[in-house]
Amino acid sequence: RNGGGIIQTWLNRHHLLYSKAIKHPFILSIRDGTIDISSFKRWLGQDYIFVREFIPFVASVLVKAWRESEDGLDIEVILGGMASLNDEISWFKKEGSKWDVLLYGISPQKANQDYCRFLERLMGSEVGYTVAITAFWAIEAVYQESFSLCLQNGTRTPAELMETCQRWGNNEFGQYCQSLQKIVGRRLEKASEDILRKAEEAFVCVLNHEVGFWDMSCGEL
Ligand code: HMH
Repeated sequence: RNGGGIIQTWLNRHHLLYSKAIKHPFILSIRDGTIDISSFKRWLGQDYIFVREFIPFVASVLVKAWRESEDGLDIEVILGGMASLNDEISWFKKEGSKWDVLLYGISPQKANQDYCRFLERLMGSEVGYTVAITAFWAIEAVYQESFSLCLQNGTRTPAELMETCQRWGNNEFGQYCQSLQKIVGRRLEKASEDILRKAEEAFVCVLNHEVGFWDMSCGEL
């Protein structure tokens, strides 16, 4: 069985939902410069809360890799992800003060809460490494693909939002997502039908949560 082929099958099968997550009106409005800054600020504050929750999730994936993977390189890729999250937290604080967004007083909105609850379920020890790393890859890949759209030639991304788009849209982050995708492909090659089904389900859940998160950022509760 070919793991990369399975991912391609998923991408084809869920193409519409995938496009909705990648080319959401929120991203398209950054790309064409029509973004409402209050939406951007809402996104910034909510994403900070999300990333705080994402850290223990990534740590749980690391522990699963250590338990279940024979490949030591997996650990290094995930550790690289944790290192960039460390950087990300500092960036959010800096960006928060730049936009006058108080990162401490805010509470998570419904879509964010739902997404964080999904992450918490994935942290459980009954969820195996293959399913967890699949979700992890999908979460990173959606941001990478979305924000890289805003960096293409001919787009009108506002200068003051370039740093945000660079953060997730840059090539290095793209390489890291490719490394995650390779790990997922290798795991899927060896997975049982049951695990394959659960991994695909996790992939679809991530896409739905990402769409919900963008909707929330646009102000559609
Ligand atoms: C909602 N999805 C969301 N926030 C993020 N920061 C990422 C993905 C990527 O890390």
